[in-house]
Amino acid sequence: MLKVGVIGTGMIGRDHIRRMTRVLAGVAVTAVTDVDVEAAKNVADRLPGTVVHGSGEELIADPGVDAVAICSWGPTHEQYVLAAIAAGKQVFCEKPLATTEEACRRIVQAEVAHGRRLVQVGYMRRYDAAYRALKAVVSSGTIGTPLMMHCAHRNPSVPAYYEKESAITDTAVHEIDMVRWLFGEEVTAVQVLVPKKSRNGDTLQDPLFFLLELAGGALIDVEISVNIRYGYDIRGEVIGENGTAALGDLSPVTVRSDGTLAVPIPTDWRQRFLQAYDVEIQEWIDSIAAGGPPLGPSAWDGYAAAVVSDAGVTALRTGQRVEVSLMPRPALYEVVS
Ligand code: NAD
Ligand code: ISE
Repeated sequence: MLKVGVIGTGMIGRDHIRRMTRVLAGVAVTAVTDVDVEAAKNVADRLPGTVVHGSGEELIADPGVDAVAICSWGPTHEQYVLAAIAAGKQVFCEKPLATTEEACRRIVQAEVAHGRRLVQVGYMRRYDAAYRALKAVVSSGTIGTPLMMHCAHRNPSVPAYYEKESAITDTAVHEIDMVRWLFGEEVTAVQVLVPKKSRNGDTLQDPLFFLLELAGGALIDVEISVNIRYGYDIRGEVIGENGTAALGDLSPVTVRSDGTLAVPIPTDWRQRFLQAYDVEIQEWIDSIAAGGPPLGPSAWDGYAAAVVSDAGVTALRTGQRVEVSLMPRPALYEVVS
């Protein structure tokens, strides 16, 4: 039984604790912590035997914790990932790995110095059945060489910690990771186009068009809308030389009634990616039980996404096209995940 300690008992922390305690196999949540002590206590009260720690560092040092899940806000990830690496413990870090290129580079360097892969990053779209089916079609050659992809990333609303640049660093970072994985190529340049502002967006610049250029010449456009009210809607369509392939409509039910054809739309990411998170965390648990390394998105993938995300932030601030360049990939990450 893998004993996991969870740092951050907010929305996704509680959701991962629910799946680790009620859905998945081979795992127990033995410790939790949160800067909001009451939030951590509320969670632990419903989990007999689970310890509440006063800090993430204390939780990581706990001998009753074999592996760590970091579910706190992005800017806090680096300190905990580095502490887990220093303790030699496997660590699942929710996306983003860290919010800047420099922070991710320090994590990569620490893991390389440790000499063994310990870090997995929570880019769960790689585990989603629809994205996996889309990748299989593209890889099969059925639509010919992929030339473009249209994406939409729509949230009905976003949390209080969300800032103007979070549209790139917290939201579009999923598309950054997804296209690297789906096309098997790095992003070489980005641009951000700013359309008329939504009145739902408050202080945010919402929506945005994010454009990514890939090493092989394909172009990706991502519409980012984070206050669109009607639902959580994730779309993607790859345009090939001879055809197209798109994510399907994911609702298991279609209702015909009263002269209307209706398909329910998820209300948030927990619904839309429910199974993907289950598969992601179960595979992480199983890889650790098998002696590691973790097989999912690595610290290198987290670093690469952060470099592109930093470029996106610069593009948003300046209105310019910004080129992306990665440091040489260390040998530890040569097996592409
Ligand atoms: P949230 O605000 O609901 O929860 C974050 C929790 O972390 C809060 O309870 C907060 O008190 C706690 N926290 C903040 N700083 C801390 C610190 N230094 N130490 C310990 N606890 C701390 O936010 P959320 O929506 O759960 O997001 C958390 C992380 O998960 C973010 O990095 C976010 O990008 C990521 N996330 C990923 C997905 C996904 O689809 N993979 C979905 C949602 C959130
Ligand atoms: C959130 O942190 C997530 O990761 C969700 O998957 C994403 O859709 C949302 O925009 C982010 O804020």
